[in-house]
Amino acid sequence: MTSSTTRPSRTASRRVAAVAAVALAGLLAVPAASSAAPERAAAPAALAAPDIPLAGVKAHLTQFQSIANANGGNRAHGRTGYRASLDYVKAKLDAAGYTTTIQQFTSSGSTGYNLVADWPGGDPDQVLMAGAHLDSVTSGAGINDNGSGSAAVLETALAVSRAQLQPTKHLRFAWWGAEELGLVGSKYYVANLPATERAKISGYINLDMVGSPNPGYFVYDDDPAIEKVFKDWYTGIGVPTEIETEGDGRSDHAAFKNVGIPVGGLFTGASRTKTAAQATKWGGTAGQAFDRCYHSSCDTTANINDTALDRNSDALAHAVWTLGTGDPLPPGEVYETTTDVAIPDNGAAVTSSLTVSGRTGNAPAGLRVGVDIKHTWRGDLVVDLLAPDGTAYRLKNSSSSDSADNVIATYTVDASSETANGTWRLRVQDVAAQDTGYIDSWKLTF
Ligand code: DTR
Ligand code: CA
Ligand code: ZN
Ligand code: ZN
Repeated sequence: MTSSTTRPSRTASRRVAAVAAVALAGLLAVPAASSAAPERAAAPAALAAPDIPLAGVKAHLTQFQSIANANGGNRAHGRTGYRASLDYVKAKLDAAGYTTTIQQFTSSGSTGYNLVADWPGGDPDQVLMAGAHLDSVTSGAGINDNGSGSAAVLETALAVSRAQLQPTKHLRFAWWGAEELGLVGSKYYVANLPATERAKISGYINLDMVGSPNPGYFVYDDDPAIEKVFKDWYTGIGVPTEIETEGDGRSDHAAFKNVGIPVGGLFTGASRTKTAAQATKWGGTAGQAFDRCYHSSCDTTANINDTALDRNSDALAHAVWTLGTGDPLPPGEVYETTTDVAIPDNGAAVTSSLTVSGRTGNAPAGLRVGVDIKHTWRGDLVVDLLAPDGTAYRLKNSSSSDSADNVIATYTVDASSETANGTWRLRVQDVAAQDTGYIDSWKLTF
């Protein structure tokens, strides 16, 4: 195995180190005494992820299409289009301060390449990985399969750099070669990882086909913690998910799973047909494949559903921030109200108030908002958090397809620009006729 590594400039490292020092000081600060009597936060709470710009993700797809057009129409293993794709991704990551490594291997008589990018910092003994295969089949550009996953992982990695994120875990991103020949690149990576290094990987998240034109929303049913992060996120935006049942062994998470590393991932479907029930749930066309251009020459930039690509990119960022920046939901200082507030059917918004006092400074970047709203057809509901100064933070959008009952969820909001003390409000509006309900309780955890 040969590999070459590019390290960030010293400036980037110093900047990362400086931000790390500030972040550590912030974590060591002890919250002021408060009238509430709960425990202190025992570990850094997970931070809220930024929105991943769809335009950024699609710009990478445009590049992958151009590369295929200029290299015989594909980005397949052993062809010039694959290495050109890898060089494009690597250049973006090097410029963003990543330490990149190209890992070379041979498959079917041709040289293959994996690209691994490490974000400097974080606990080297707790490595959170996210990856996607970068190769296409020989018959086409492979924009959904798997330019979509590659672009979503790349834009998430660039968002980490834009945020100068200082996660508690060490973040590592990977783009695999020769997946279409049998998961060759990812198998090679895991097989050549010393057991001591494998043991440090706390989880691997895989994205393979996440922008299918007739999309479903499938979550891998592997590691429960990773699966929950994704399912909670989708619940928060009112989109139902199904567990991915055809995925075992079908993509690059398999090599990690086979050595006992927790895995998870997202998938919008390939050649299987969307059922009528799924079309009712997700929209799109029943009786048609999730991706009619699977492994075909028509898998171009026209073969992408933007909403699915955007949602899965944002879901990945949420998972990286949640799993990478703190232990799940440590205890904090809780303020709660259990006063019921009726929600008028298809009517005006109502609010429920919570007074926070005795705190100093601003609310945290990881302010947790726990809501319990009893309401049939929860897709009718729009839910916002209103800060003491009236600033609104959208927690949940309405959805014409989410027919499930009740909104019982915890949302994380970056409220670091808001003063902690004051009257916070939960605002709920029922925006569709029929179905009624009420705010049962809600709470803020600082
Ligand atoms: N093997 C993938 C496509 C694929 C088919 N089923 C699943 C399930 C989960 C992830 C990916 C897939 C490919 O052709 O690249
Ligand atoms: Ca987005
Ligand atoms: Zn494929
Ligand atoms: Zn694929």
